Amino acid sequence: MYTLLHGFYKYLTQKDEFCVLILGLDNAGKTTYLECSKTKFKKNYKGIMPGKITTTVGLNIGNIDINRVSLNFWDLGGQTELQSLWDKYYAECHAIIYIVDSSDRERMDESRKTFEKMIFNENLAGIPLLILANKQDIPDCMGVREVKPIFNQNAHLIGRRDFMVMPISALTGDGIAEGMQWLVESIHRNIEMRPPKNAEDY
Ligand SMILES: Nc1nc2c(ncn2[C@@H]2O[C@H](COP(=O)(O)OP(=O)(O)O)[C@@H](O)[C@H]2O)c(=O)[nH]1
Ligand SMILES: [Mg+2]
Repeated sequence: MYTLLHGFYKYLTQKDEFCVLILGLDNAGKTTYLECSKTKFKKNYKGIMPGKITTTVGLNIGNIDINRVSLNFWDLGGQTELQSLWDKYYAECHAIIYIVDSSDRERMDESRKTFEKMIFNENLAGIPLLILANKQDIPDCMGVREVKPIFNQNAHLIGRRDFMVMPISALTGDGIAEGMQWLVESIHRNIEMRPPKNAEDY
């Protein structure tokens, strides 16, 4: 009886756990994005002031609960020497957020190439990809209309998975909620290929 009730209680309260990697070049705004998302979605969370965010060395982790879904975010450092660590996490993740600095035209091709190298990895086959064209608050930045065709050059590697390019500003928070909604829906669509981390507990 106890086990039965315990099981039922667990069913009612348990959240499906998913892991989302936040990748992109250094300075794209990954850490600012994660802080802003936590501020928006976590009650009582006081974010770090954007000016106080320092370069990420290693790993920066965050968790957000949305309805019955628990998202664990892994913000991995973007410097070239840290990029070699990214693929250690590919087999376990449920979605990728790739952040682009839309105001940095000079590094746009470097960003595309890094993206290409990332999705070439077979452990990411079929995994939903959300590209966030960040820093839309900066005048003269590249809009989604400009950013999207650049990353679409890799359409053959992107394939038939869920793929989206959205405009955001991690500084003002514009676009963050829309991106999060897309992410949760896409992770659910892909749930048979990548079941939640806690699925074996059911
Ligand atoms: N104007 C503007 N600056 C941003 C935005 N997002 C991040 N930044 C700035 O870009 C710099 C790098 O951000 P950070 O989050 O450390 O990038 P990371 O290296 O990808 O983690 C910082 O000076 C941020 O304040 C944005 O949406 N708009
Ligand atoms: Mg960082």
